[in-house]
Amino acid sequence: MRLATLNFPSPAVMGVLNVTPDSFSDGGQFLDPVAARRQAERMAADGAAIIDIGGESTRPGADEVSEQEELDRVLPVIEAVNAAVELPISIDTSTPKVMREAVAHGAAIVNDVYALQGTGALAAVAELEVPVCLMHMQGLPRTMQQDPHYDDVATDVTAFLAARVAECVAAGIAEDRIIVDPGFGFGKTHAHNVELLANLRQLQDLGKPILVGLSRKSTLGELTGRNIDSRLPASIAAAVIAVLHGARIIRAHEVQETVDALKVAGAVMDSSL
Ligand code: 9MG
Repeated sequence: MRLATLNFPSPAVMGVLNVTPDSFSDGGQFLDPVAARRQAERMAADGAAIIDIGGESTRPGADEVSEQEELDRVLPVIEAVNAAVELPISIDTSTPKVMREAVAHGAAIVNDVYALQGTGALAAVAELEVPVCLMHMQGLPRTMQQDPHYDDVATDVTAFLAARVAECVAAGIAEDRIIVDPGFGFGKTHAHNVELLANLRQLQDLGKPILVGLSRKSTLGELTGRNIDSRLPASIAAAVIAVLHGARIIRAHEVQETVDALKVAGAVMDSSL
């Protein structure tokens, strides 16, 4: 299903569906298209607005996968999910061939943690005419957590995203198809992540919908002392803070709980306008 508009009337949840054996929290669970389809149906029933499907783990230190392996993982799942749920699917990839094939098989959005910096990625999205999420990352997944540095994290991330938006527009991607994402956990210390969340509003200067992914991330483990399976309350708190600080889309593993929390946050925001 295509995404009609990026102007979500209330904060939206993007449900995470990793089709990988090694993702940091749900690795291996949804490699089978039937299991993936069931999970997508659950997320749709729970109120997700988008389903994000990815075939390559981007956790720190993750191994790269070949283009063919990525295609073999995601295409059957995109087809199965697209046939089963009436929701736009985003494809979490940085590879132009995967972007093209995913869209041909039913994906409606590109979610690129490299913000279309890879060879041919800008041209692929311009040609596909689909919305794109540009995420900030300092370094590369294998080494990004080795001593990341910023002068001012929110200002530096905003400047990076402004430059990527300008590159996208110059390449022919429509302004109203661009989402921006500060990339929590991608080349950032825990202190950077907290400071970035506190100053998220700065990203509103870009005039684009802001997507935030903090669900289950290690900063929440650091703050709470909880392991990955016990970070739901912290993930919800982070999601609500992000929305109150300007995020419109929250990427989350636990959809139902996040949707409920954002209903409360959204109602409070609407009544304070
Ligand atoms: C794929 N992926 C993992 N974490 C993410 C995040 O925070 N944002 C986006 N857009 N994608 C992510």
